[in-house]
Amino acid sequence: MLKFLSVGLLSVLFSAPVLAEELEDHTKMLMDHGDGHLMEMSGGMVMGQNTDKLPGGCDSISETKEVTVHAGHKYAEKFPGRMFAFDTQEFDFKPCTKLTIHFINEDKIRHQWMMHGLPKYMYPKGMFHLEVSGPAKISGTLILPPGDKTYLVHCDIAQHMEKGMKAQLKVGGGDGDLPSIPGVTAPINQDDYNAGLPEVFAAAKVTESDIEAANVALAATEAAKKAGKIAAAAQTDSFVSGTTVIGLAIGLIVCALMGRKFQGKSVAEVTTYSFDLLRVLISFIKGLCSRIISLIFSSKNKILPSK
Ligand SMILES: [Cu+2]
Repeated sequence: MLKFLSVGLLSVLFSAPVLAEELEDHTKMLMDHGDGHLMEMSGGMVMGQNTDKLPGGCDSISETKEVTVHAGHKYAEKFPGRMFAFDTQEFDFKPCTKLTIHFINEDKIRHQWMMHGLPKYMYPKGMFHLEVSGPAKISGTLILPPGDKTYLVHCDIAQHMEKGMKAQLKVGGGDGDLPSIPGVTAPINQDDYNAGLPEVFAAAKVTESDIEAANVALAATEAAKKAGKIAAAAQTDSFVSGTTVIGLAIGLIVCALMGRKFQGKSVAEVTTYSFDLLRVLISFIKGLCSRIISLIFSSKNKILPSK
């Protein structure tokens, strides 16, 4: 019963921060460092922000568009073998569109919306880039160049693109497709998820008798483990456990000491003394508990001085 109570208490304590969590918009915290580079203290950033400069060949802004892109592990679930993905893999906009992207990172790690191949005279390194550690939101704006072209969009955190966080953004219908866009184009190196076990075993030269022998060995190991567990359980359930022995030893020592102390005293005196001792012990445990509790919570809610 005590076990269940403590497990319950612990789960309530640990679930509180999870319940309190909500999506934070980091766009409001950004500081403008010039040249379209904006950053905030927790590491959210926008690079290549351009809200007003027309790229060469654009007479005016053709359209103003806003898209929300979600990024996270859960969007990769429908793509076999992938771990991360955007919720949309393909975009198409008119040339000279003023585009605002609201990037929502739903994972508890860092993700990026990084676009390549833009004109370098306007966009440093030809990039427009949003980045934030999630779960969080960050927004940025750029003006797309003229001309029909397909741009690569990806997350550049190591292995995130290879694991599926890759998309293509077409301007004016684009100039072709990029490879390995999940659900859109075929990967360069196709993994085979169709082969059944017989084919896999045949390739690895595993025979039926090998499998049978492995199964027998596995069953024997499991049985041995189970027997070991039962023996261990029987040991802890026995009347004289290790804890009992230690308890008895402490009890004997305390009795010997107390016996000397209580020599020649009345029953009432002994009772009073025992209750006093118990009260001191309880107040000590109470103090210890409140210290532990304040230690757990003090790191979270630090109250800053008013000035
Ligand atoms: Cu990523």
